[in-house]
Amino acid sequence: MLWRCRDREIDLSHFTLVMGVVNVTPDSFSDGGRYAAPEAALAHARRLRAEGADILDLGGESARPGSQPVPAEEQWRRIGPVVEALAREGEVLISVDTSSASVAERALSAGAHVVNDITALGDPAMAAVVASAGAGLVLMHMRGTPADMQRDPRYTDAPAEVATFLGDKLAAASSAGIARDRVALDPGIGFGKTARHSLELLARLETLVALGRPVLVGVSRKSFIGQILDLPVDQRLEGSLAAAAVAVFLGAHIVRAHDVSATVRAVRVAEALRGARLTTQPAQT
Ligand code: HH2
Repeated sequence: MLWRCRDREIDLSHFTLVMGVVNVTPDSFSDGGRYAAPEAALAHARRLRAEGADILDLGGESARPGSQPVPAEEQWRRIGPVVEALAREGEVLISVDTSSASVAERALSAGAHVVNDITALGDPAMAAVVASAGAGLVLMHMRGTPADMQRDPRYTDAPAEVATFLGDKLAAASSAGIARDRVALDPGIGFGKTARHSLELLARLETLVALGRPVLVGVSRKSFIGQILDLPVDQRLEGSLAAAAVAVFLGAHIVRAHDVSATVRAVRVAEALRGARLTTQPAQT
């Protein structure tokens, strides 16, 4: 399974990428305000890179339930200096967490490799920007917008409906000139989903893996973990690691996480177990 992001070709057949989260925002759900200043964000990004992040996801807009859009200029003011500095330093893959085509375009000109679009090409100008740069693209499922997505979300069969949505978006991206091998797919854990829906999506991840593209999951510190354990956002590390490990065992290729060093360790073990399951033959009787 190859994922092509600009000039990089990443083989995800046996290796899982850990995507470190860098929120250059005053209001993100778990770390809002901690890395809002560019210097703090850059120091955090470097720390996550040293902890083993393969890709850093830089965002200037929170998508927590109830949040409102942040204008493109302001998003770029927040993340621009960080993207530029990291691109100069090289090596690590840079992803930009935005649904704005103009922010994506500026980030790609500055050297970013991936556009992480939680609206799955909601901005009509996005596909052309991604296609002409040959960027990697994450298409995520969301029901509604961050402002209204948690108002009574309903599905008859969440994994099947999310897979249909992502399959359609993959086809739309491909018609707009984005090669399939540049696209990764994400069920959008917690985006227009109850805790039960998020659990169903993770437990039946094979429904998305069957679409034949890398699957990204973002479970880190999310509210379904808080609901299971009855714990606040700063005490969800172990739950996040458990969910990430199971997702990798079930076929996830990219894990988006705030706590990178712990996630890398959990992911390496889950990946080894997945490999052992695929290569172990049942004993002859
Ligand atoms: N989750 C968040 C943001 N972006 N992108 C993808 N592809 N998948 C996710 O699950 C995902 C995402 C929410 O986490 P965070 O960035 O920490 O919070 P906030 O949106 O409040 O900044």
